[in-house]
Amino acid sequence: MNKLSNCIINRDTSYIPIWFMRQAGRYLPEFREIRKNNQDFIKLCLSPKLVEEITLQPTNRFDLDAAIIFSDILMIPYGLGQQVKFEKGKGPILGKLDINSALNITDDEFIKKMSPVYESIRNVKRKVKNKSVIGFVGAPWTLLVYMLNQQSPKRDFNFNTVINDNSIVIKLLKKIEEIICLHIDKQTQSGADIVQIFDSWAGLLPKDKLSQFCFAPNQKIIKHTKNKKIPTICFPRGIGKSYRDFCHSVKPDCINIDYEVDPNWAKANFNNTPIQGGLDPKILLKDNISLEKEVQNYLNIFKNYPYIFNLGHGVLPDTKPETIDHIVKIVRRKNEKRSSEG
Ligand code: 1CP
Repeated sequence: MNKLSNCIINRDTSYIPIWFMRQAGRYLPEFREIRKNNQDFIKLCLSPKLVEEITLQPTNRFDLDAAIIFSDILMIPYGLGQQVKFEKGKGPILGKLDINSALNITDDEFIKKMSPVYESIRNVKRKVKNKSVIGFVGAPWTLLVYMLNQQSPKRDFNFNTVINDNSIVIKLLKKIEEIICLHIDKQTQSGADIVQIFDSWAGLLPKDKLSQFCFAPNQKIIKHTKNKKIPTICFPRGIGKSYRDFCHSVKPDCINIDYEVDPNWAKANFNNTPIQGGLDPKILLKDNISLEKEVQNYLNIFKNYPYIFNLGHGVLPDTKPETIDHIVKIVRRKNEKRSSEG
């Protein structure tokens, strides 16, 4: 069994696996080189040879325990027929959503459009030995936000203007949930060992809407993955103290904490749910002494707890690749020290 699955399924605490969200991305010069010659981001995500190459860039450089497939959560809106473009400096821009045609997309149509993604996973799986292959999806709420808001909600987002017609929203959410389960199944059938669900914009929800739009949809997906015995990591970013209720009601196999969550509080309140992540990606831009102190802090807190080392959000583009290497070595050294102590 791979190291991540052993930590998640068996709650093993003898070894801390490590990988990074956005481990493939703009902080790597070899990624920027490919990106320079491939301006169309969706097309890039649908090119099996390039996806394989980009996915393996970080695992070739660093001693990581997992390869996360290079793709994007917005492949689902694309697969449902919405136009998706990525503009420099602006992030994703989506076309107007044709709700009826999205609701009528069949499973076969979706699978056909996504087949290069599944082909990439099969290729990556053949190449990585002794590492987990991680597939992923956006959570229903986060995908709904992009599909209706048509751009990143980072600048301005108003719940009531975006979510105004309840009957449509409910139908659309149901369709998104079904397609997410399908996309998870196809990724795992192609070789993904573990799945992560990114609810990146859960923190935008008013507290009284969390249960309907974040907990319930994540719970449906977790029920599905539990049935199929697919180890699944949830990441409801930005929900603060509601992380505790999330763990108790959704019961994910593993939970990724963001950097606003106090790791000691998490350890004491999540019912022994395996925890991943937490370290603020901005710490990676600081001097080595501060960095080492913060990394050790997470390692000490989670000493006897099932923990996967990762960040509280993705690697920032200004991060030096050597910093990733440095962190991997600190975590590896800790693991070696522990095994020699028995
Ligand atoms: O060159 C570039 O500008 C591309 C930047 C980039 C990259 C490297 C985007 C555009 N997507 C990706 C890959 C990606 N996206 C991965 C690859 C695997 C890895 O981690 O190495 C993953 C897991 C994602 C997931 C993703 N896409 C999320 C969830 C995680 C998060 O960041 O919260 C989200 C919200 C997206 C949407 C998206 N795609 C790209 C950007 C810049 C964004 C965020 C835009 C925004 O702020 O709204």
